[in-house]
Amino acid sequence: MRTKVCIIGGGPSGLLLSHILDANGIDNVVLERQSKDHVLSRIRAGVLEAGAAQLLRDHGLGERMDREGKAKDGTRILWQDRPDFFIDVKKWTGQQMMAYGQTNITEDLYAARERDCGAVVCDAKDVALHDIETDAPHVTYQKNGQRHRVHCRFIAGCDGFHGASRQAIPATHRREYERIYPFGWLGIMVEKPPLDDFIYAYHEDGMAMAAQRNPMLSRYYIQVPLSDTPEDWSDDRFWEALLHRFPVDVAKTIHTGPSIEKSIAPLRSFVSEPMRHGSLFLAGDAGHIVPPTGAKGLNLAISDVYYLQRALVAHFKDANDALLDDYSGTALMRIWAAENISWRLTKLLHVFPDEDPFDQKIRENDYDLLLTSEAAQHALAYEYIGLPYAT
Ligand code: FAS
Ligand code: PHB
Repeated sequence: MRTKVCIIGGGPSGLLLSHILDANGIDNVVLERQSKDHVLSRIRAGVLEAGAAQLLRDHGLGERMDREGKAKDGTRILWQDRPDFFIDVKKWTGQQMMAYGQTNITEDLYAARERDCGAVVCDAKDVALHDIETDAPHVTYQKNGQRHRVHCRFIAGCDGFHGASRQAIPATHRREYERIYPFGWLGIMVEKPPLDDFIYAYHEDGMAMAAQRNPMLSRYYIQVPLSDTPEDWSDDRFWEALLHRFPVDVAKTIHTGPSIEKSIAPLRSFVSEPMRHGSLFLAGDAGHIVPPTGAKGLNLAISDVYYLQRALVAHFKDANDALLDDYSGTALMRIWAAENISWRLTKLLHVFPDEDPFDQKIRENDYDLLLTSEAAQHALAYEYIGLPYAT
């Protein structure tokens, strides 16, 4: 097969890039390791930044989101024995977030690819990248016992943290930055009405979070030790821990019930620089990871795709490579801003096992500043809604 761009990974990054490139008449193929059903079975993000929601609308992908999603004015923070705080993005930025699950977005993307007869190859095994330092790279993969080869001009590595793309860049050409957190998020999905707000709750036993997917689907999380497994947490044990970490007046409004999904996500901050090596460009989790505390992971994947698609369109339509040459630097500016806010919110809202009393006093002072300073409230809202996309 010959194409212009070979996209590795059929998650949000890869599918969105494929959709936009096809809309611009740029041939591409997506190679996805798993089945479509497996990809759609993943439970992940739940909140879109205003910029990400608008980008989906701009590319004809916003109809179901605007019908089924819910615009939110901000996110609440509750704090054991302290007043509540509201990250009021509507007040300070004039924009709203969109509560719309990643699973829905991926469903919408697959539906659009199928409607438009996009080239998406699922169950593509043993994907390998070749000659990425030349202008004529190619990708090989196995499917149904046959070996396939895709000749292309560029490769987009959209294959997530555990993918093959980043590893194809020689270690001598990669700079990696990482923070691994000493806890995970145990998340459950329950078919009950959610709270109206997204809520992060700080408690001495560990952080808790209330989220939502639709009027009859709630998502909740609690901070757990890295050594725990979902099997350690019966539904009863989960609900007891979660309700204890919320103030009584909020806990009594939570609709508990049997979990239909239960999993533990490890928390990590990670960036691999640069996001380009020769004809290979990384986008999304392939290049970076943030802890879910700031709801930035999926949103960063979307902004990477925004920068990469405009660079590829400029190359193929205008023979202009300036945006391609700037892609890594431009994307990394927004990536590090998201890494920063995600790290700070993770430090603020979690109990870190080996901290000393000084750290806890700083944490409490950071929260008290949010309660008392409009400048601090404005700054947090500006970062939480997501920095504007670079022009
Ligand atoms: P993805 O990992 O979604 O997709 C990569 C795709 O590439 C996958 O389908 C994979 O099967 C495929 N692939 C991998 N290796 C391959 C290979 N060698 N060949 C071919 N295909 C290959 N973000 C938030 O904003 N909020 C959250 O609450 C949140 N919760 C999360 C919970 C978990 C458990 C995880 C893992 C992530 C969470 N995230 C969250 C972040 C998440 O939403 C990612 O940012 C988002 O999926 C990024 O999308 P992609 O870059 O497309 O990567
Ligand atoms: C979610 O909806 O699952 C969610 C929302 C915001 C976060 C993390 C997770 O920061």
